[in-house]
Amino acid sequence: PKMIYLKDYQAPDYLIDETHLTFELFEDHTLVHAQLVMRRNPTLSADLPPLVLDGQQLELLSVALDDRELSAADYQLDDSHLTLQPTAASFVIDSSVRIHPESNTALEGLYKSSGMFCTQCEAEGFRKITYYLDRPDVMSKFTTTLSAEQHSYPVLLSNGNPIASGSEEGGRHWATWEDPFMKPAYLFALVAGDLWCVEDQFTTMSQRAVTLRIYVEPENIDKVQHAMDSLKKSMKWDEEVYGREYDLDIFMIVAVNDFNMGAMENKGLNIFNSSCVLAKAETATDAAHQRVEAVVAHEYFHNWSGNRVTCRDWFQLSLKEGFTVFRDSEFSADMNSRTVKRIEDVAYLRTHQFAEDAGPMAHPVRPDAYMEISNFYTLTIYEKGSEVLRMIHTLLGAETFRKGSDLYFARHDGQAVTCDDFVQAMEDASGVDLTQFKRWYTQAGTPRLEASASYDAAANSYRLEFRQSCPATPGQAEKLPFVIPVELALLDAQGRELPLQLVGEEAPVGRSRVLQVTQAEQAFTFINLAEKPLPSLLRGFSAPVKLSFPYDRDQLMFLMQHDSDGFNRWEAGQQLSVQVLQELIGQYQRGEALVLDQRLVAALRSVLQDEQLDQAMVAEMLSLPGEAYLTEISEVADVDAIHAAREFARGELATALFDLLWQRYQANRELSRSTAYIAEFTHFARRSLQNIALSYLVLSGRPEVLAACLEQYEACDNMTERLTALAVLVNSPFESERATTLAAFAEHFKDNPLVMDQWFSVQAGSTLPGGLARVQALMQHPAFTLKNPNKVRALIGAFAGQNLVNFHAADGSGYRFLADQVISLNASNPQIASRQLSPLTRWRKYDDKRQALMKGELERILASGELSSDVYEVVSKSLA
Ligand code: B3K
Ligand code: ZN
Repeated sequence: PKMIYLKDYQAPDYLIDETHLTFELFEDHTLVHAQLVMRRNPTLSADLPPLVLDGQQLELLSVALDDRELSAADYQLDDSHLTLQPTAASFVIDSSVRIHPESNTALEGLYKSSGMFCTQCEAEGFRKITYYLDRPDVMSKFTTTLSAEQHSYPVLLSNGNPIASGSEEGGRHWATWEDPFMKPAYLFALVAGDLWCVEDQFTTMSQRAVTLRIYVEPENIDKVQHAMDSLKKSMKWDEEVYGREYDLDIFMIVAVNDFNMGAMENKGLNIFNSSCVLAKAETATDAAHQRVEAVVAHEYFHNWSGNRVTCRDWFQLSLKEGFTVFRDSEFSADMNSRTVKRIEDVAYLRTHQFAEDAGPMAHPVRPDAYMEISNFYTLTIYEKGSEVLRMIHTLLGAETFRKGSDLYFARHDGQAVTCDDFVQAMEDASGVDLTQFKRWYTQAGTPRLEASASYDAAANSYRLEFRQSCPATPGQAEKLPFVIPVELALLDAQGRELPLQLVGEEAPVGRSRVLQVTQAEQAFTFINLAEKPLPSLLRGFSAPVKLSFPYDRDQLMFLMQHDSDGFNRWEAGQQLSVQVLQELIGQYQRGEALVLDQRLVAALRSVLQDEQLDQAMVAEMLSLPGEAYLTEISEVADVDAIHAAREFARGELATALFDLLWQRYQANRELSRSTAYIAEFTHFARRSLQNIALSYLVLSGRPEVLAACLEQYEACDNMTERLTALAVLVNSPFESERATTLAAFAEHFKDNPLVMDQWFSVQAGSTLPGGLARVQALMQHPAFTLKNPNKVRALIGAFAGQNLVNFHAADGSGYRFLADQVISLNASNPQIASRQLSPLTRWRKYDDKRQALMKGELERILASGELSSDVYEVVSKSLA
């Protein structure tokens, strides 16, 4: 496979004004006929270069140019292109191909999942359906007719509006759909299956009625209400916050069981992983309910940020993904607790995106080269891309940002554009020059921001100094300074925010404000401060950087209690925990007895005693930084020391805080017993505290906790409590209860694949010794299959990504296991294979012995035979 570069971008030679597709779906093959109404791109010269259509794994049956059947001498065919010579500036191509969705295990293009036909075309799946100009800057008006056997496939769907349907002889039927909006091929979709739907209606801001339908397999019809509610909330929110109205008469979501990622925003016909649609109390956790809400919103928001305005080329992917993640995270913040949502997002970003940015696959938000575009649906494109948008939002303010987004949508509606076009609209609407800011799009790596301060008592002034730098990343040795928005406040001894007046300012400008650090070294001096303040820096995580400030532990405890920025209260607790855990890690490595700094106990005690504090915040503050995060911030990660230190701290906290934890557990469990399940954030909040309390309490090994755990498991009415009770038991010393409960759970839920995924995950994550053997045994379980991506993620992904002590076993057995799975997945599903690889790409983080073992497995994969471009790119870059 070869590298593709942004600098080589060229506008398409030809355009496709109309695309008329006909699908004849059969059990052992599918026939696709495509009629393409084409013309020479009028912005280019008048000559007629060869027409090069993309196509892979297609059996060409016939091709005609303007009704003239072509013979093999008239075109060239290789394994990825069909090339022919147009003779006029406007022409029509008719082609027929045979494809095999029934044996498509890569789940890209047209494939079958649980007996239904469905598609996944982004990024380059359409070329596995028909010969086409499969690139996002070729936009076309699509008409689609599909026919299938009526009994097995009563529902026939495609993009746009249904315009005709009918029956054929032989028990077959057909339907025609027309999409009035121009779209690139990656937004094409079709579905044929035996599906039921829940229907609802939404009236848009201009009073148009839109029909909403969510299609699922019949047995899941009782699990779609939450997704439907989420959809209506999303439609309303996008009207209110962005002024965006839905544009077709019908909006459909279809749930499928085998799907490579979360969901896909095909125009008017979103196709979802069933894990991101189905949710009801008995079978889905609170987290799953929140994920459904977020993904439904995300895909819906793409209708504008992605579909109406799309990407010129795949280097611009973050144009739609970063923006849409930013939109969905703000939506979730508005629907739930803003602070808690921010904490979750930041914890995720710092653990996973920062690790990516520090590894061999590091790339800018707008990459400039790739081998396989599927490998670039990354945390950097999505999550860091969203942070970049958030910074623009912070710098411009909500109102000006809205003017910018209005301008962007108005200016580029119906176009395929670039990240530069987006930033240009923001600049034009605001008058702000974002030239330097755009380095966030082009430079990879996580900037470090070191801050220090000095107080001048004689002058009543306080000087804050910042120093920024950014580590080298592949292909980028040197970095230029970023524009880093630092929101901050200065607190007095009571924790009150002080007026902020910089030297040279006439008067204070607020008590919490955004400074812009734009130079490698930069200082800000605040005046009129009668006492030495304590800074609250980078409030709300106003930039995706690694900030350091020399707080001592007492100051962090003070911020935990007094900072008026909720995010920074949590952040102070995290920093305190990190300091304490790193001390324990050192003790463990030196072979000393572990001694926990009692200040952490005291700090968490006052959090638990604070009845005013949002219970979700209490739960977040009780959550110690995860092992993966502790790994990310280590120079060389000592997995065993990290695990031992963290478990020791948890045990000590459980003992010291037992009574308070027990009290809060009981109070919340009592509420759970007396109220029916509600999927609403105040209830998410109290259950999250109840559940984290239980996970601490069980460490005591006390019989009353075991009894409580079993009571919760048996008597609850929802999956959140049930699964937590199970997970707590699985990680507990109560061996026989663990086994019986696991067996009972599997027996009860054996027919629900999404619940079984949870069952696999809980066991894959158990850090008790013998993890690999348990995972290997589970791979033989009848409910497990490597063909289903959710199963792969639930078992193999959870083991390698979350069970760090077992995965990193010193003998290399975890690495060997993962490499074996990647090798077998490489043949069946390259995208999933490549994703599962990522733990091995982080080999530079570990000690020499583990490094050698991990590299050895990467080399073994490389030598294992024919590799997909997906796997080849990740392995070769990791070894480079
Ligand atoms: N746009 C899709 C992702 C497609 C991934 C292709 N490998 C889902 C989303 O981000 O909304
Ligand atoms: Zn998206």
